[in-house]
Amino acid sequence: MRFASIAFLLGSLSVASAHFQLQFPTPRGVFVEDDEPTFCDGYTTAATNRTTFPLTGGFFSLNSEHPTWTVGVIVSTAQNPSSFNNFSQAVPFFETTGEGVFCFPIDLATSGVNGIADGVNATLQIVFDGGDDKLYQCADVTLSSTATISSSVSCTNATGTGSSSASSSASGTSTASSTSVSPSATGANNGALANSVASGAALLSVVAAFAAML
Ligand SMILES: [Cu+2]
Repeated sequence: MRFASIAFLLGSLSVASAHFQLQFPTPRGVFVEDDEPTFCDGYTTAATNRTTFPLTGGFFSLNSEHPTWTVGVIVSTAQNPSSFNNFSQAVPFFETTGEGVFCFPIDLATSGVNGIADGVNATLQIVFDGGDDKLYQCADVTLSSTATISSSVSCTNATGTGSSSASSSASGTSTASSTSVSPSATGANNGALANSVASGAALLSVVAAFAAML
């Protein structure tokens, strides 16, 4: 039993820093990491508070925690789609690279998906593959021919050159910088140990330092 729980913890840790989170349109429910490999991130019922989404000139944005990934969007106009059979491809899969927040255009009016029209309820399902599994998140929307996306919703790319993209991708870059701290800290420890050994007089303290590390 103890082994099983340790294995479970290790499994959780290995995927903790890898997956994606839909930013816009608002996902069906809060991101559930362990359910993301399943239909709609485990949320099988359409949300009641739908996002008004433009028929033309829309976009979706996500935070990627994988360096290389493919992404596409499938769409359903069923009231409460419950299986992948209810969905049709709206944005073909494409590959891109980079971690952080990314934004892509989606023009539903020209997607060719049946039933797309002004006032229709639809569900967008983002399909993402960063190499560990196919991952899914859904957003329930009401399509509008007159609506535009509020300017308060950011559409930036983490690998873009604009300064605005750097600030909006803060969550992605802070994760990257915090992980880069540990290697340098380890290097500093190694340097301290090397100095102690060179002095020759502090062998016991080196042994104690190793014991502390273990
Ligand atoms: Cu992942």
